[in-house]
Amino acid sequence: MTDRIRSAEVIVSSPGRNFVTLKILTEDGIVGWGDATVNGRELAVASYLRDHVAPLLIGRDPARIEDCWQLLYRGVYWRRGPITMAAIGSVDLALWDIRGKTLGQPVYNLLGGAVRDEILSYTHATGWSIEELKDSVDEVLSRGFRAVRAQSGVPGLETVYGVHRGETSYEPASRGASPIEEVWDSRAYLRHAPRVLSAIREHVGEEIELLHDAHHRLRPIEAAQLGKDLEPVKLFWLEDVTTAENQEALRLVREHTATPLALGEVFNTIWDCKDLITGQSIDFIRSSVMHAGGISHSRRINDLAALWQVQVAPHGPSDVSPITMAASLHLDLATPNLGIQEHMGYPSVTSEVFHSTYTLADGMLHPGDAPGLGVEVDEAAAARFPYSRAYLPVARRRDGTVTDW
Ligand code: GCO
Ligand code: MG
Repeated sequence: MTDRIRSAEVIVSSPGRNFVTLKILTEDGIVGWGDATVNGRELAVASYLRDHVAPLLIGRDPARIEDCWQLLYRGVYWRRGPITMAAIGSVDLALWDIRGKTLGQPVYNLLGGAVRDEILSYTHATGWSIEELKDSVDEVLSRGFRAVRAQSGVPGLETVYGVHRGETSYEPASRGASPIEEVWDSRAYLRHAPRVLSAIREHVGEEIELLHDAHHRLRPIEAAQLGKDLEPVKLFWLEDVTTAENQEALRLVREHTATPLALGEVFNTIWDCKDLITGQSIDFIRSSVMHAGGISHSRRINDLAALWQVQVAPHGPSDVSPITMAASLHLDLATPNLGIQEHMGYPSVTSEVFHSTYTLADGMLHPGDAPGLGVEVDEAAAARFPYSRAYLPVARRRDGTVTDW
C-alpha cells in the first residue's frame, strides 16, 4: 500500500549556531529529515515551511519526490529566491531520506551509485598575520587535508571576512540584536592578498591545493587584477571575486586571468547558474544542495555544468546543517564532474543534536551506507538549544557607505 505523509514539522534550534530543520513523518512511521537554514534569516524560512508548505504535504505519497518538487516550484506563482528554494530544498532532502529508508539504501545508490570511492574536501585556515595563517594551515594539513582555504587579515582593518575574531575558529554570524559592522578597504586588500598567498604557497610547497575566497567584494577590474596577481600562486580557485548579480563581470575577469574561478554559493536555481556555465565564465559552480532546491534540482545543475566541463564544488559552511552536508555527499559520490567539497566543520555541540554517520578522514569524505541520508536529529537535545537571533556582518567602506560583504 502507498505510504502517505502524516506530518511535517519545523524545528528551529541553536546547537552552537542556528539551524532550521524539517521533520517529515509518514503513516508507516518513517521519518525524513531536511535542512532549511538560511543564515541570518532563519525564521523567514521556518514560517514559509510551517505556514505555507507543511499543509500542502499532508496525505501525499512521499515516493513522488519529483512531483512534489514541481508542485512546490512550478505550482507556485512566486518562484525562486533563497527562502523559497531553501524550503523546497528541505522538503526534497527529507523525501530522499524517506525514500532511502523505505528501500533500505543510502541515497547515493538511488542516484546511480558511487562513481568514486571517496570525496576530496577542503577546510578553512585563518590568521591575522602571515605567521598566524601559516600555523593555521599547518594545523589543517596535520589533520590530513590536502586542500586548504587560506584567509588572512589586512593591515589597517580590524575585522576581515574569513578571519577569526577572538577564538581560533571562524564563524561569520554573530548573535545579538543587530549585525556587526565591518570596515572594508579593497585597495588595502588588493595590495596585501598576493603577498600573503605567495608566502603560503612557499610554505606548503607546490602539491597542496590552496583556495581563497574574495567574498563578493571587488569591482570587476579589481577582480581581474587580483586573478592576474595570483597566477604565480597557482590557486585551486579564487572564489567569489565579484558579486554574483553582474554576471557579465565574470567574462571580463576571465579575459584577463587564467586563475580558476569559483562562484555561486548564493545561487538557488539553475537559472542563476546557466549563463556563467554555458558562457564558460567559471570553472567551479558552488551552490549548496539545499539552497539550490535539494538533490532533485542540484543534479540538473550538475549535469548542465558537466556539458561545459565546469566542475561541481558544493558550498559546505557551518550554516548548512549536517543534513545538507550529508545530502551533498550522497550527490557528490554519484556526480562524475565533482571537483571538491567544502567542509568548514561545526561547533562541537552541534553533534549533540545532529547524529551523522558520514565520515571525514585525511581530508576525504564519505556519506556512509546507512539507509537514507544518514543523519538523525535528537529532538530532546534540540529543545535544549533554543534559537537566538544572529546576523551576518555588514560591511562599510572607509567613508561609511555600505558595500558588499
Ligand atoms: C564559504 C562561504 C561562507 C559564507 C557563509 C554565509 O565559502 O564557505 O563564503 O563562509 O560566508 O556561508 O552564510
Ligand atoms: Mg564562499
